[in-house]
Amino acid sequence: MKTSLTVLACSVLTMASASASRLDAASAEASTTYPPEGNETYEASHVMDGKVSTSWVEGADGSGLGSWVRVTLPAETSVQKVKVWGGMWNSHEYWTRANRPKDIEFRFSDGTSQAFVMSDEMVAQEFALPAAVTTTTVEVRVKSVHNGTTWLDTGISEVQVFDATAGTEKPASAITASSMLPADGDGNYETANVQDGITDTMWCEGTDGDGTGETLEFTFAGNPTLSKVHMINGIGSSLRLWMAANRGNAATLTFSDGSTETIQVKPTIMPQTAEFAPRAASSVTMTLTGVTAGREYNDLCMSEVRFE
Ligand SMILES: [Ca+2]
Ligand SMILES: [Ca+2]
Repeated sequence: MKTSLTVLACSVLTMASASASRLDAASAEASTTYPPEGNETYEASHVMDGKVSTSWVEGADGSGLGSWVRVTLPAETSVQKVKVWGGMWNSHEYWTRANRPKDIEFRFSDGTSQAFVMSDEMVAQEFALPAAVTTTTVEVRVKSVHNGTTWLDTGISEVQVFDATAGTEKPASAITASSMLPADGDGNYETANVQDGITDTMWCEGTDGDGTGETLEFTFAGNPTLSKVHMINGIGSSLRLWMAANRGNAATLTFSDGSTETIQVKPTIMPQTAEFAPRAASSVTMTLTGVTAGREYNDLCMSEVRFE
């Protein structure tokens, strides 16, 4: 993260409006796994740990064509969409140096499979299945790769599986921010990062100040009833980075009907939930009214903000 800041007027990201709920995987396994190096490990469970900075890497000869990683769901489910973070997302440098999957195949427990192509970009890629598949497992098989500059090994950092139900959480159709830190070698700080279910991606404000008074505005399709906000305060990547950047310690929620709620934002890296009196709203603006200074970066970040 750079400390030189450019203020952007606002950032807008419109997300898919089709209802879909993210499913938590129960377990993961892989055809092969690259052996540990020092403290770094590359096991299959890294595709379901909610962090892009950890990855599964195959341990087969060459580029590992035919290698696979498979997540098992808690129960048989009608799967509608799969989201894949291809390559090693530890940093942009690592992502460039290791292979990224290109042609992939999803295989399901009912014996069917579907082929997709991943573009060679360091972005999470969503693959909507033409028809939902009832399955207990989703396997991602690597059929070809985008070559890394240094390593022949192929990695996948995260796999998310979605069914077609609305779920209890109410994803925003758009999220705008009063300011945003520009992308750098560590990644981007866009508003979509607060609703991706990933602990170590975050929105960071881009003002010269400490972020007090900065806002995130969530717009919803329809007028859902909201009663909770699930948050990961600050940079959720690691305790070291959490301590390094600014965190929130209080916030005001302003709803589309003009009502407001003051919520506590706890000083923890762990997921937290604030509850408020239920109300229907087409939008909510979160204003960070209190900020705790980080040791290194004068940027306020939030890793997750999801309404229910
Ligand atoms: Ca991961
Ligand atoms: Ca995130």
